[in-house]
Amino acid sequence: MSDFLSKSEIRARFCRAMSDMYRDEVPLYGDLMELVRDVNADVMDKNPELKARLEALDNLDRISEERHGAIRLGKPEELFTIRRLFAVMGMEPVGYYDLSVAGIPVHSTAFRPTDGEALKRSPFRVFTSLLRLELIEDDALRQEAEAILARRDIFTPRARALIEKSEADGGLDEADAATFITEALETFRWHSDATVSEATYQRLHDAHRLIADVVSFKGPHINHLTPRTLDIDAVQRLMPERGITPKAVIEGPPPRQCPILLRQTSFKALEEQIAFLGDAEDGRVAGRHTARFGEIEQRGVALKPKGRQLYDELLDAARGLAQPKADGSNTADYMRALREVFAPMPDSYAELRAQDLAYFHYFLTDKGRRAVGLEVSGDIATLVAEGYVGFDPIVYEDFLPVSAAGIFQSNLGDNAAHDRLVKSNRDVFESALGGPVADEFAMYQALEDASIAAVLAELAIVRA
Ligand code: OOG
Ligand code: NI
Repeated sequence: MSDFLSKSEIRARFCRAMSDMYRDEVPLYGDLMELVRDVNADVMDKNPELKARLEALDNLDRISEERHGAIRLGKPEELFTIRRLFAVMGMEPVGYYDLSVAGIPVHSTAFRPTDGEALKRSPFRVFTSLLRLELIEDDALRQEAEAILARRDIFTPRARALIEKSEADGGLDEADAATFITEALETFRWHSDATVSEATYQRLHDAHRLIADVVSFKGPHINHLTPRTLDIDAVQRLMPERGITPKAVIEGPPPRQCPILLRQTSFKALEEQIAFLGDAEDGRVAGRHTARFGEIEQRGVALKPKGRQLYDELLDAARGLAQPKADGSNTADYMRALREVFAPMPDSYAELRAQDLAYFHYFLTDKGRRAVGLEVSGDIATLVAEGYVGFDPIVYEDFLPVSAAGIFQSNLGDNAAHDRLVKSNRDVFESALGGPVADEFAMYQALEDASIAAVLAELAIVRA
């Protein structure tokens, strides 16, 4: 007899509230959303078959809604509590991303809905990074950063209370959910007043721009939101026409007939007015900070470990031929290298499946359904070959560390390339989080296995 709002409904409403807030804060993001909507509409006009398929799988009204956002946290307790906050909305930590390889002093997870129904209702997820303060070499500066972070509480008292209530009762009713959304939103809001002086900001900034971004403010402002596009190459091409400056290259695999994993691009972070703490009481000193941007994504089939290994190898090889430069001067070379090097990755779902490179959802075909009472047997490969069973790609719902590093870097300034850092430590991350992150491969495998079991069970019933 609970009258709880579903966690997915809370997530959908929260995502909409966050989108409204962000468009208010960053009008250029609203322009990007408009471009994405136009391109998506155009793609569907030109491709009625795709439109029909999307209609069956997704809610077309929401096709251009945000798929993800990102925040950067400063201390372990923040990660612990954000996990509980996201759990109120049905978002669980999935995957561990070590960005140290790209010289970025964070490690990360993605909080996201995990089951198919929830993803369909609202796919919203948040790429969440924890700053690795131990990488600040200067002891005094590190201690100062820790002390600054120790003083802040990024959650409102009402948000904390409602997290506890949801945990105790198993959910929130309509009124509590509405309050929760308003209060939770405060954590993600932009504050143009820095909590530090200009001198401190500068020292943090010199250690790493990201450290200044995390430590100098009252909270972990949402730093971008990301709608889904049906044609990322078109949006990348059209951004300048709308006065939006895109990053130099689209991250991820090259354009393909059968999209795999995830392709992403963003516009460069904006320079914004902020105010530092001044010497005089209440005194403020004008300054500037770049942090916030907009991103778009296009997703394809999730790859199995074998396919992912091939992807990682090919990407490495392409980047060995042409390391994309932030100023865009070798974009054409990089895209050519990417296209050529990726030739060994099969570009049909049938071949990806035959080589066991990707995850698929299996279903009975019309022929399979008509097999009532017939002796139909064999493993799933045979049933597919004989036309009893069909398959659809399982969409990749996670992130890619090299791509994420590219998104970070393009928004930390064009000269932000750093050497690789001391490897991060998953145990440290999970102990701050208060539990393990889910293994994305195991999750996709479970989805595939469940669909195979369902197909075999259906056939068994047919046979019985
Ligand atoms: C996160 C960058 C990574 C993505 O989509 O891969 C990311 C950040 O800049 O905080 O959002
Ligand atoms: Ni992103």
